[in-house]
This record gives sequence, C-alpha cells and structure tokens, in this order.
Amino acid sequence: MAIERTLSIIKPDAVAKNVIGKIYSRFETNGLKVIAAKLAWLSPQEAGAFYAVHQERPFFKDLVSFMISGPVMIQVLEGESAIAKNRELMGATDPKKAEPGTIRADFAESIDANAVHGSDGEDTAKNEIAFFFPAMAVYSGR
Ligand code: IDP
Ligand code: MG
Repeated sequence: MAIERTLSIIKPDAVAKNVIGKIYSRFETNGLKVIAAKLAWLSPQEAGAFYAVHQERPFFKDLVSFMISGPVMIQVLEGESAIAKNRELMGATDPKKAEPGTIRADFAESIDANAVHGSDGEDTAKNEIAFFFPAMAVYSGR
C-alpha cells in the first residue's frame, strides 16, 4: 500500500445536477483528499486530447461532445491506494452495472453520461495530472 495521486473529473451531467459537494463528500469520507481542483469548460481540442487513447473507438465523437457540453470539475485526489480506491468509489463504466452505493450507481444515467472520470493506473494518473495541472510535479516533486 502506498500514498498515491489520481486524476478525477466530475463530468458535465453531474455538475449540472449540482452534486459536486455530494461527490466530494464520498472522496472525503473514504480517505481521499482533494489537493488541487479547478472548474473548467473544456474546448473540443482539450477534451479530444485528454481522451486521445479512445480516438479509434466508435463512441469517441459522442464522448468529446458530451465532455464539452458544460463545465466539469477537475481534481487531484491523494490518499492510500488512491487510484484503485477512486475507481472503486466510481463503480463500473455503465451505471446500470455499477455496484449499489457507488458514485455512478447513485448519480449517473447512462454509459455516455456517467458522472465521473478516474485514472485507471499509475501511468495514466501521472499523465492525466500533468495534463490538467502541469505545475504540480514541479512544486511537489511527484
Ligand atoms: P472509464 O471511464 O470507466 O475508465 P473507459 O473505457 O476509459 O471507461 O471509457 C471512457 C469513457 O468513454 C467512459 O467513461 C464513457 O463516458 C465513455 N464510454 C466508454 N464506453 C462507451 C460505450 O460503449 N458507449 C458510449 N460511451 C462509452
Ligand atoms: Mg478510462
């Protein structure tokens, strides 16, 4: 077990539903600390670059359109096994398959509008944090 950092995004559907605070509360009560955050309205270029790994997938265009449909809340979470812990709190990609009590089961409507993003591994966490918070590595040495 180790202290890790991961990138989390509260997607436009959940921001529009006014549940930023409820989702933050899930992080806080489960040992994840918000150590950087910003509310942003992504451009098509930013959303496309962030999801570049999914470029060839059939849902890529819809995913980018959805991610730019309204503001998002972007944060770095820190804590014990933060990457896996956040994925556990999020639940499965398809909210219909997500465990009861997870963020997606409780706040998401569909596989397209599924409330949250979370890094899926150490490398993606590092790259995704650098993508949205380029100064963090410089200041913290991590
Ligand atoms: P994850 O968000 O649970 O890590 P990924 O497979 O990385 O899931 O997919 C990224 C995002 O792309 C998902 O959160 C979801 O919004 C969207 N997505 C994934 N699979 C589908 C699909 O089959 N149809 C529509 N959208 C999808
Ligand atoms: Mg993913």
